[in-house]
Parts: sequence; structure tokens; C-alpha cells
Amino acid sequence: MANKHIAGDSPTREQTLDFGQQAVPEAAASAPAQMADDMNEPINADIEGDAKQIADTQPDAEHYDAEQIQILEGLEGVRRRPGMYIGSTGSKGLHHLVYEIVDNSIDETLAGFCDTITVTIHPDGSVTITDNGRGIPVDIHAKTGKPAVEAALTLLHAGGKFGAGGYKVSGGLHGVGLSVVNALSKWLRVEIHRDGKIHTQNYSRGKVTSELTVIGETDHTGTSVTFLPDGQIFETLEFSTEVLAGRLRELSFLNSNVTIILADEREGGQKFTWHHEGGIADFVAYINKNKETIHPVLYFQGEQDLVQVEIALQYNDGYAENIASYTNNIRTIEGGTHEMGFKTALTRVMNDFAKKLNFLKDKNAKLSGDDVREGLTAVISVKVREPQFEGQTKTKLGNTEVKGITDRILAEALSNYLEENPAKTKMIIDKTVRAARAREAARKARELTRKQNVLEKTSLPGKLADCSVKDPAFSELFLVEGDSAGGSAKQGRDRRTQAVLPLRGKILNVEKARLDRILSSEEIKNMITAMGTGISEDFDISKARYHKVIIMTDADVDGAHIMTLLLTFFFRYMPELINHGYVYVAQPPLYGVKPKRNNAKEHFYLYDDVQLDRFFLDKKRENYAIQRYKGLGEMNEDELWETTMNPENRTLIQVTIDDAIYADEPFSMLMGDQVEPRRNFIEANAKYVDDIDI
Ligand code: 0RA
Repeated sequence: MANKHIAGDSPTREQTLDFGQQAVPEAAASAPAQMADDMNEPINADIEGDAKQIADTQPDAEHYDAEQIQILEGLEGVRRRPGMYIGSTGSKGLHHLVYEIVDNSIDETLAGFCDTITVTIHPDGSVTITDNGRGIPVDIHAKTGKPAVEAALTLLHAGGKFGAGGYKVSGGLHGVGLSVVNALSKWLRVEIHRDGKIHTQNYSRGKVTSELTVIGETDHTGTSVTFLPDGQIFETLEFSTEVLAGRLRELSFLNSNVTIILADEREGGQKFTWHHEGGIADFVAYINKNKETIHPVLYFQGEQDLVQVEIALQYNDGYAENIASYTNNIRTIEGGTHEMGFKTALTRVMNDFAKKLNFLKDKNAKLSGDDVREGLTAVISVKVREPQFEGQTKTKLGNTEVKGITDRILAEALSNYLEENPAKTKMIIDKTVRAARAREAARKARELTRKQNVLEKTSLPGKLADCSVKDPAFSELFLVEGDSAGGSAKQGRDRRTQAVLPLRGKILNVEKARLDRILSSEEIKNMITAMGTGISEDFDISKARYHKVIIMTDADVDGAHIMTLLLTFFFRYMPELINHGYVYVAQPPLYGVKPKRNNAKEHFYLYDDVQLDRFFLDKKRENYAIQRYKGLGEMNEDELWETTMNPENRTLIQVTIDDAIYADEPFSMLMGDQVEPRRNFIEANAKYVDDIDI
């Protein structure tokens, strides 16, 4: 499974089909996708805060590092280096501000004091987060002599509830969230209902602009924070309902006792309410909603040594594995000890039952981990007091004790369930045994392909027009829809660096076939051989013959379909190719525009209607000849080169996987059996298509 995640800002959602693609200028596109942003860099929040403390710790050259200087400088440091605290100053960082405040409210939920959180996007671009928790304390904080709320909002170290027990949610910022949001806001207003009174205070760019004041009486408790992100800091100030909804919905699944409301008060904005009594069991049902499932969602929970474990799982009749794990509500993309415990227990229990029920005739036969996870959708959510996050993107749980605890809790509960539900157990075990057989067949098929390649030595497919340079870093492979466009591409390309492989018609729908059948498809075999990487378990990124694989299809429904099929194939069987930033989508223009006057040499290529309208803002339409391209095949080789292939002019969209479980959604939706969601999705996303004929 695609389990890695490429950092960076949210993709421009307007661009073609939404798989989390990013339009990148060519210069940026040639660098490998940047992994791991620095938002998870540990910020040493345990330093008790002030200059004195740091001075006491004998600052040698090594310890007196940038982070400590940041804390000395306080919120000025946050404003100077915002990326260190919120990852980026683009769209992703902007939305992170909201999550920081919401995390504090969720802490109140986890502590048992808050059951409703409302996020409101106002027309002026500010956002309010309201909760009905205890309210941020307003009494004077002994150490600083300031009201606790003011300390929390103006001192970098003072935000969290350190030592207060409970499970801290904020993974990246260790409770400094409130002050960081304050530092990065043009203005911020906090309103606290507590001890029968309404208290309020205002700030600007991290500094107090009005003292804490009582403005009225109240009969309830809670906190409301309103802030306007600072235009001096952020490149974009526009909140996306879709992006916020994704995280808030996720939080409502992970915390079954809270109701989360998102109200977009901007023009045409919508209002959403999420409450999932079923928690992560509902989450699994949601992920599987477009799939044929073979039993109801199973939900297990347990606690040991203050580690709380919740697991929900359900098999569907497909072949993909979808496991999402969380620690203290933070998605652990890289997995870790909770996932390891889950997988170990699942494999062991399934093997026990397969043996006991005589499904494994051969005494030595065994189900592998992949076998028991085929078609499995699972969500694992653990709550840990002192989470240790490791790995490249600090999204891998490191606490060793969690492995055994998760293993024990799942093994016991799952065994009980299987014991008590023999009919369902038979269906599940039968599926895993069939997976094992198919995997064996696929292994043989792969071996055969490999042997054939070795035997045939000149193994590159005949349809491939290869490039002459051998360095993959400078080599590009165009996968082109249809033989006619493929012909033009072969003629028009830069033969030194650009290879072309035409693909005829529609490639096999990999969502509905297992690897052995997929490997019998000629188009797919050609592609794998041309790429050089191998596939699935044999995949080896270091063997990639091209560091850019560019899908070039028409901007119509057929083209979108072929593109989806190809992306699905990469996503399922070569996810590393996407994670390394090697996969791109070419953007052929929709219009060619030329001045009508004689001898006019210049011409312009425009990629959508918006660009066309902009082009004519200061020009007269009647002076220009506008050509609307219907497909790649309609362009001659020079046009195809100029508009779509020439690195100096072209626009490529880099394909990224922001989040595997959600990335999976459009794939199964488009490729799966149910027609209705597919049509809705295409209609919603393929805006540029005139003639939708689904
Ligand atoms: C510190 C201590 C307590 C609550 C909070 C902070 C708190 C912070 C935020 C931020 C948004 N909503 C919030 N709600 C609460 C505990 C106070 C007590 O013991 O009564």
C-alpha cells in the first residue's frame, strides 16, 4: 500500500481529476518531490520556558541551537520561522492553524468535559473555534503574574497542560499551538465562559492589544477563539471547506462522543455536522462505502497499562489493503508499533483458525501477512500518554510497549469473535486462503516474466521509442493514449531525453483483477518492462529507467478514464514511483490562439476557459483565430512538442498521494462496481468536459 505521504501544500483542486495532483512549474518539477516537511521537527517544549532556564543548562555550541534561540525569542521567533512550527506558510500551514485550536478542544473532549466543537469560517476570512469545555483558566498564573489564558497565548512554552495527566493530542506542537496561532494571526480574540462570567481578550500578531476583561455573565463553560491569519505570513488566506471537512470528519470518527460542526458563512457556503456514535467502526464503514463487503464491521477495544486500543475492521471482496492507524488522533502514516502488533496478531489468529477449520490441508502451508490483509479495511486508534514519534516524517509510533498490548487485545477479541461466529469465520478464512493461492499463482507469473526478460535479453517492448541518454535522472517516458498521438509524439519529441510508449485502447482495470491476470495484459507488461522497476513485491525504485513518467491523454472522458486506470495501476502496484515524485500528468492545451493579421508569427496556447477569457480581457476576439483542440491526435507533431512536451513551455501536474485512505477513495469509486458514485464524481471533477457520455 501507498503508505508514504508527500508533504507540500494542498493541490490546486481545480486541476483535472482530483488525486491530489499538483501543478508544478517545470523547474520545480525536475527536483524529486520533497519528502517530509519540517512541521514535525521536535520543538523542545519541555524546556520550562524562559531565558534563565536555558542559561542554566550550560549552553555549549551543540545544545545552544536554533530551537532554543527560538524559544528565547518567543513569538517573534515563530513569526520569523513559521515553517518550523506549522510546516509551511502555504495552504497546508494555513489550515494547520485551525487544527491546532481544534486539538485543544479535543483535549477537553478526551478529558471528558466537552461534547460539541464548532468551526465557523466567516466572510472576512477569519475563523472561530468554539467548544463547551471547561474554558481556558483565567486566574493569575503564579510564575508569570499574568492571567493563565494570556500566558497560554503569548508565551511559546505555556500552551499545554503539562503534567496534568490525560492524553495530549497535539503531536507536532506539544501544546504550544495556541501561542503559535496567535503569533501568526493579524488579530485574535478569545472569549471564555468560566465561573459564571464571560471573559475576553484581544491580541495582534502575538501581542496583547486589550487586557482580559469581564463582559458579561454566563450559565455555561467553554472557549471560543477567533483569528484572522496574517497576510504578512501566509501566501494564501483562503480556507478550504473541503480540506477542513476532511480533518474534522476524521476527528469525529476518532472521537465518538463529540459532535463537530463546520459552518462556512461565506457566500454559497455549506454547513456540516458530524457525530459518529459508532466511532472508528463507522469510519471503516465509510471507507468501504463503495465496496461489496463480506461481513459487518468488527470493533474491538481494550486497555492495558494506560494504553487504550481501538480497532475496527472489515473485509471487502476486493484485493486492496487499506489500513489507517492513529495515535492520539494523529495519523501515523508510517505505521509503527501499534500497526506491527495489529498485523502480527491478525496473521497468527487467521492461521490458527485456518488450521483448526482444516482450510490448510498441507501441514506446512501458511497464510502470509499479505494473504490475511487482502481486501481488508482497518482503522487502528491508540491513545498513549507519552507518544514517541519516529521515522522520516515523524509519523511512526515508536513506543515499544504498544506492540504487545495491541497484539494481545486484538488476538483475544478477534479469537472470541471468530469462535462465536462460525459462518462469518468460514467466509473470511476462505477469502484469505484464496488470496494465498492467487499469490502463489502471481509469484509464478512474475517469475515467468522475469525469466522471459532474461532469456530475451533485448527485452524492451517493440512499441517503445526509447531515448538515447541512459541517465534516468534526465530521461522521461511519455505514456501516450492511442497509436496516432503516439506517432506524433515519437516524431515531435526530443529523442535524446524523451521516450514514448503508445498505449492502445483501455488498459485492464486493475481494481477488479489480481496480479496474475494483470500481468497477462500486453499493455501492462510493456509498461513494466519499459520502466525497468519490476512490480509489487519485486518493485525496485533504483532500477527505474526514467525519473519522469508522464501520462499524456486527451482532455475528454475517455482520456480521463485511461488516466485513472494508469494512476490506479501505479497506486496499487508501484506506489513508490508516486512517492518519489516520478509520476506526472501532461496538460495538452484546450485552445490555440493566433492573430489574424498577415505574417503574424506568435501564437498562444491556453489550457482552459478561464485562461481563454483572461487572454481576451484586453484584446478583441475578432482579431484572433481560435482553435479548439479536441484531442492529442488533432495536433501535429510540432504542435504537440510545442504545447505539451517541450520542457520550456509545458505544464506538468505532479501526482502525489496526500493520504492513502482518501487517495484510495476516488480509485475504488471510479473503478468499483457501483455506478452512481462514479457518475457523480466524474461530473463533479471533469469540469472541462463538454460531452459527458457516461
Ligand atoms: C489549560 C487548562 C485547562 C483547560 C485548557 C487549558 C483549555 C484550553 C483550550 C483551548 C481551546 N479550548 C480549550 N479548553 C480548555 C483545564 C482547566 C481546568 O482545570 O478547569
